[in-house]
Amino acid sequence: MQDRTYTADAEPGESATVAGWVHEIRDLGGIAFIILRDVSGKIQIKFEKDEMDDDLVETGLGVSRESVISVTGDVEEEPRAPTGVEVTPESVEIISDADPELPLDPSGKVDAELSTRLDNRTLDLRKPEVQAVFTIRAEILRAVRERFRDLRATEITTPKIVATGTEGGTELFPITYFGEEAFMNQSPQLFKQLIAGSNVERVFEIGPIFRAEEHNTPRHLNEATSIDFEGAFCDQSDAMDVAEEVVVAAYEAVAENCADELETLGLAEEFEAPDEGFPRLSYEEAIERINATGELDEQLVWGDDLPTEGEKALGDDVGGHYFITDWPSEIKPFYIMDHDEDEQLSTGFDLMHPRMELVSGGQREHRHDELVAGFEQQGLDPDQFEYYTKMFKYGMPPHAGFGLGGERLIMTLLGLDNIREAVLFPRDRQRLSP
Ligand code: ATP
Ligand code: AMO
Repeated sequence: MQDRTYTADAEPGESATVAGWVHEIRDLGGIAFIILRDVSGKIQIKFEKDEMDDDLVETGLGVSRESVISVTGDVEEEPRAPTGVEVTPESVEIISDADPELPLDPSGKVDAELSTRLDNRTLDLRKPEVQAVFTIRAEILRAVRERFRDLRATEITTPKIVATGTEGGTELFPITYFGEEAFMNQSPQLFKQLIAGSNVERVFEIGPIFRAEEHNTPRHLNEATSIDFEGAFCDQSDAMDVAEEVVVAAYEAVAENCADELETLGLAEEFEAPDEGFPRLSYEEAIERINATGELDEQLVWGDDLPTEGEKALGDDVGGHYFITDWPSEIKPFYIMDHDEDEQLSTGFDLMHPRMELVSGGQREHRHDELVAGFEQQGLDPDQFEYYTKMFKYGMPPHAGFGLGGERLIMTLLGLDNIREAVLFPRDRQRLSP
């Protein structure tokens, strides 16, 4: 690693080498300044033209914005400098010259369209408010991992190239696997169940899921990060408890450890972790409440999936996170268990943020014969899933779990307008590179 001092650590009274990007050049005539930026902050470099070697002044001030330079010199206190310290250079090295024509302005003085930003992520990330989102994203994932560990869940990774889909046939990306048809995995669903059914019992995975979503919306990605949990000897209510704990843990960690980033994003005042004890409404209550808001042109009837406007109306009505439980079996996948007393009713649940769905989950069908019958009811060929169903013949405990959309969690937590802002290199219908 290059021997250098972070700008934030440069102590007055010492000589230091600082290195980073040229944030700003201010030439006032006899005196000129470079504001040098690195990951830790910024520092002023002072060029007093009459008192310094001409070559040094020429090299330093000839540089273009966003070039990478290294400066060695004495660090002094200077109240007029932005951070109260400045460096008087003895040497300046241009490490990497930047083309003066920048595709976007990292100082943020000129706004850029999201697509320009995404095409130039390296420059975009030089803006503190963009970097703050990804620092917070990392903190959320750290906190989620830690909470799962506290729950004695083991982190797993499962294949992303698979033979069968689980979440609906139209959303699969087909690929060719040595001449055979294969798919990009939509969810670690079946794998996490197979591992929960070994005596590992509790597992979690944070990994990519692939969905050939038809629509280009502000809350769908074609490659998203799913935060999955599966626990043996758990029912749907236990899985809801875990989902809630994980979401609250993410908020609490951000509140506790990301004060500077929240400040940068202008959220420091209003940011608050939600209280535990999210309300749990049954699907039936949910449609009644949506109908009562009068926001929909047509009344919902039992069996309908909830339209986006319905979710919004209910979100406004409830005003915070909430669960919708006991969905009609028909609109939940084959692996979700039905209630004993009523086969029309499933143990499936969703966790909602007022703006959108965050989580789906439920108790799983762990009885072999019922599971196989469920495939047939949903028009699926159980033979294709034999690798999965056969393990249900060798001692499969009751189990439950959920999938939490990582980017949706980040997006709702930070109030981002577009889910693409929560991913470094998003994949959508128009975007396959970078
Ligand atoms: P000129 O007269 O040609 O502008 P000069 O060398 O006389 O050059 P100064 O009058 O010392 O320059 O300063 C120019 C401007 O820069 C002033 O507004 C001053 O407040 C500001 N300035 C001077 N030194 C510093 C410093 N170390 N940090 C921040 N601002 C400074
Ligand atoms: P589901 O399909 O509801 O459930 O997905 C779980 C959660 O993942 C997020 N999500 C997405 N986020 C962004 N873009 C997408 N295209 C996208 N698709 C899904 C959502 C959603 O709530 N196997 C079940 C989970 C389970 O039962 O354990 C599943 O995949 O936040």
